[in-house]
Amino acid sequence: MNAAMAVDTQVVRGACPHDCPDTCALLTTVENGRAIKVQGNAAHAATDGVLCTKVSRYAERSYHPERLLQPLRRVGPKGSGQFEPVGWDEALAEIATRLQAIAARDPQAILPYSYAGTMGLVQGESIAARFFHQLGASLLDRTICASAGAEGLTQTLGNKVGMPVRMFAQSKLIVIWGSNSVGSNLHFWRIAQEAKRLGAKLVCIDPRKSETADKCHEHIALRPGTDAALALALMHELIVNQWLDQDYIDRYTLGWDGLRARALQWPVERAAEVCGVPAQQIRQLARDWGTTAAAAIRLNYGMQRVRGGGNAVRAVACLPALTGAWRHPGGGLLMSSSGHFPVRRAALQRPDLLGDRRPRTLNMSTIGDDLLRPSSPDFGPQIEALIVYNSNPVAVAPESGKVVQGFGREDLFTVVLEHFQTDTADHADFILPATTQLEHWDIHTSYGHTDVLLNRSAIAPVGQARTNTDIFRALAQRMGFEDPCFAESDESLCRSAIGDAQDFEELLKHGFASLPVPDAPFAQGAFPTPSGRCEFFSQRLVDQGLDGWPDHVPNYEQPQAGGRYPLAMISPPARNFLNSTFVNVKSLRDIETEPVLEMHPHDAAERGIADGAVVRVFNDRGSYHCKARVSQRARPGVVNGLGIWWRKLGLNGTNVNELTSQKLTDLGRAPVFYDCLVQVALLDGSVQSA
Ligand SMILES: Nc1nc2c(c(=O)[nH]1)N[C@H]1C(S)=C(S)[C@@H](COP(=O)(O)OP(=O)(O)OC[C@H]3O[C@@H](n4cnc5c(=O)[nH]c(N)nc54)[C@H](O)[C@@H]3O)O[C@H]1N2
Ligand SMILES: Nc1nc2c(c(=O)[nH]1)N[C@H]1C(S)=C(S)[C@@H](COP(=O)(O)OP(=O)(O)OC[C@H]3O[C@@H](n4cnc5c(=O)[nH]c(N)nc54)[C@H](O)[C@@H]3O)O[C@H]1N2
Ligand code: SF4
Ligand SMILES: [Mo]
Repeated sequence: MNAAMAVDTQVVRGACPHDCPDTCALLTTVENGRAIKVQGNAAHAATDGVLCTKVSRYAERSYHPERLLQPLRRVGPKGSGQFEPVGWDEALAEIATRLQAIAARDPQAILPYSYAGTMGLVQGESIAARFFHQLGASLLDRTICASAGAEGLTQTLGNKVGMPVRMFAQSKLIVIWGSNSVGSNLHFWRIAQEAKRLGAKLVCIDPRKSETADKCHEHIALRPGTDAALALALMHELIVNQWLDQDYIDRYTLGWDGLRARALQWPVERAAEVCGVPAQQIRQLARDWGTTAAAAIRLNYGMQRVRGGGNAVRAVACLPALTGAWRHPGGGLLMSSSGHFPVRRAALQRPDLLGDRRPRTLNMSTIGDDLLRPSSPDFGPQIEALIVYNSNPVAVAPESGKVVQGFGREDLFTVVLEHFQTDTADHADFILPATTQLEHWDIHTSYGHTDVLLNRSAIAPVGQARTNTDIFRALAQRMGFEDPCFAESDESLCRSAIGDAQDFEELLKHGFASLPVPDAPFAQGAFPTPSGRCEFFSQRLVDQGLDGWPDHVPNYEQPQAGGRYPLAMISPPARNFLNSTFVNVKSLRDIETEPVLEMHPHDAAERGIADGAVVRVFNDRGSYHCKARVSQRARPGVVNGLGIWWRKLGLNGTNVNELTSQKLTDLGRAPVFYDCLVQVALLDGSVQSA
């Protein structure tokens, strides 16, 4: 045999790094050191051998011709995207010098900015967190996605816990609430379809007639931000029709009298008016919920991106306890499973490195305003340096006009660790090339199932890319941080992140390990709340001066008769992108074609807008151009701006976040992306008044 001809083929077990509830197990085929194929691992039950279209293209993304392969230093004006190559040593030395000078005045003028570009515990917040703790930098409140819902769920159930996703296969009623599962939770959707084949009824609650709504038996197209009103009316019906499990309520819940009184204020007609749906639909759902034992809700984050998002999650999370659905296999609720995992966060992130220092905390969702704030006694020092990793804030943060202005400050020192020259990277002083999931080790929990996954590196780093951990190790060294924790290897971090050594051996062997979560974890109460009960009433919220019981909290921005901005806009994900990731992968962008705004035919006709016309979507915060898609997917009065496009790949160098506001939710300090009024007009046309 000719040795030179032999192909060295390996299959490497990994985990999908993306911010997606499914956390799939990957198998990467590597030939002669090059990844040629990324597939789903059939041995992992939750993955079942299937990946979404996006991650099937992961090799294409990793070897993308525009992948960042070496460090870059800015040469043009801020934000112009002009850079020159620079060596790693020079880049790191210059960054360390700049950060040291700022830290000598006040380290809180330095802010890390990161989110879930990778969900890995190691390439996320491990060495990076240690670095910023040692430095004494401002802390970042990571609220951009889920913190309203997480707070609502935690106040009610005690943690981010729920029924195991596998149990939906046994449900007889599945309510998919605020989620386009076909696009963003594919593996749950497969389970729901199995249940459907076995006779389950599927109901979708979503202002948009999504791809998921198409395939459910019933679609309740409520107005954005009215979910709590709907949930309270359902409770009203459960009460008046005596569809309650009083034994479950008495034993395992807290605060029933107060919740009952509140629900009685929400007759079906009142909710129908607020939600903009037929009363009969609410009655039918209440009947289904009240008379089906194995009734389950797949609640998801789409419904908590409005002012009342936290309260809405609280209200919905009460429903399974009222009918005792938790008792039954296939009954209950799942929003996030991440609270089931025993992650050793303190060991990974080492907040003890702060010592006695108590730096301020800045909210990532108001980065636009915060970058524009001068020093003041309230705010503290002006932000002088930003280190961005695993995030693309210029595209994803609300009110991007201000975000861009902030990132455009000539006096701001910005370092971006990235795979690609994103909108954010365009605004950097230094861009540092980071490895992808194929090139590093990591360990993953999930917010949609309860398995731990190990990701082994399949290929050597592409170009001069380095892991996030390695970049922060190198910076720590240059900053003179001597604590031995900065030398810890990625493999060691993986080992210490969760569980004991035994678990890790299993992970090394199989690539995944399941937590022992019972089929019906709350059949006998035992909620991880202080009272051990499902807390309809929360004393902790009262102690914060908030309402102890869930209520309907109306949107900040509600259409007024004769108002300038009569349309509510929501901006849920495009199916073939993952937030702003993959927008630059041409094969996926080709499927999405262009930035679009779905409009109901009546709303379009009123404005003389035909399908495919280029429109201007605007409000007082900004203006965004895209193509109108006239479609029944939009309900009257609500327009759907799909996907977070890269600004520079859009029609006028903006994206949908040009329009969203920096206001925050009732609980959890989260953004209100879907609580946003706009007007739409033909580009260059005038708005016809109705
Ligand atoms: N393909 C794809 N998958 C993704 C993502 C992606 O960008 N693309 N993003 C990932 C991330 S970061 C997250 S957080 C998850 C999100 O996952 P989910 O929380 O499941 O959210 P989406 O699938 O975005 O679905 C949100 C749905 O909520 C609807 N919605 C909007 N406003 C309201 C409302 O007020 N009430 C109700 N009931 N529904 C409302 C929208 O129309 C949309 O169909 O998905 C992850 N998966
Ligand atoms: N209008 C509107 N805005 C939204 C939303 C919405 O529905 N509507 N959704 C919001 C939600 S739910 C979320 S979660 C946020 C998401 O916001 P982000 O967390 O910023 O997510 P992405 O846009 O996917 O950007 C992640 C970036 O991390 C990079 N990355 C990935 N892996 C690594 C790595 O290992 N190292 C480094 N250095 N970089 C890496 C990717 O290349 C990518 O550019 O957006 C929010 N913004
Ligand atoms: S993005 Fe979600 S569905 Fe796609 S491979 Fe990753 S975990 Fe699986
Ligand atoms: Mo998210």
